[in-house]
Amino acid sequence: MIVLYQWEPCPYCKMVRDTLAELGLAYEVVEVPRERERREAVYQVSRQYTVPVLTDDEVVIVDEEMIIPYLEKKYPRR
Ligand SMILES: N[C@@H](CCC(=O)N[C@@H](CS)C(=O)NCC(=O)O)C(=O)O
Repeated sequence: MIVLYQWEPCPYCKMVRDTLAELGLAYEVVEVPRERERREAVYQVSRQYTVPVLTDDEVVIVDEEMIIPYLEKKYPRR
């Protein structure tokens, strides 16, 4: 299962959402607060506070520059 930890206004999060849509992937969203110190859910999975963070089962990826290439490689367009 793919889970995206994100904050809706974050442009980097939108880049990941757009990639997930292009690839036709189903995913769940965990919406996080704007304030970094209130993002306990993000810290629990990634030991840091920035978004986007994406989990794919046991794989945890931080930063859209890592997430987008990961998705394109693992789930190529058919
Ligand atoms: N590409 C960077 C950018 C992420 C980023 O700056 N995200 C912003 C939201 S758009 C954020 O979480 N800021 C919280 C903070 O730095 O306190 C990364 O993923 O590490």
